[in-house]
Amino acid sequence: MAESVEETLVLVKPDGVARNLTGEILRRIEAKGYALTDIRWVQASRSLLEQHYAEHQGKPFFEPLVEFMESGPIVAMRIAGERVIEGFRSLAGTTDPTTAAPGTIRGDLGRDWGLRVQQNLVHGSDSAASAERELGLWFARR
Ligand code: IDP
Ligand code: MG
Repeated sequence: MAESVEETLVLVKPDGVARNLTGEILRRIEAKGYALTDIRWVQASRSLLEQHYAEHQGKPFFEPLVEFMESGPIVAMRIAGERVIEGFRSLAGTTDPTTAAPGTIRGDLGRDWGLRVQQNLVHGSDSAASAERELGLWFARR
């Protein structure tokens, strides 16, 4: 891979899988020009989720977040491309789906459901260090 090509972790969260939006989300990633380099269907363990979201331990939405992420299958994807970490965060839109910009995954496909945690369809790594750490968790050699 060229030196400038990055990889990021994208998760289609349980709400996205349950609503049959996995294909639509991958379609947007591929239409943008990024490449799918690995994919995995996962029923995540609490241990994996606690490691994945370690930065949020102690926040009021942490427990609802882990319970939500445990509530059904997740589709984990390894996505490659120049500046893909930043680019996928832009495609995803901001955290709150009510105000995420139209045109983004969260803005077009998500909404508030009145729950303690925002169900916002996707996760994307937020930095090169996060991407490396998270890809190691979700695509560990098995
Ligand atoms: P991100 O997914 O946009 O990077 P983070 O701040 O890393 O957002 O939060 C992780 C996840 O926790 C969010 O995607 C969302 O599902 C949930 N979350 C974050 N902040 C809140 C909040 O203030 N209320 C409810 N849920 C939240
Ligand atoms: Mg985050």
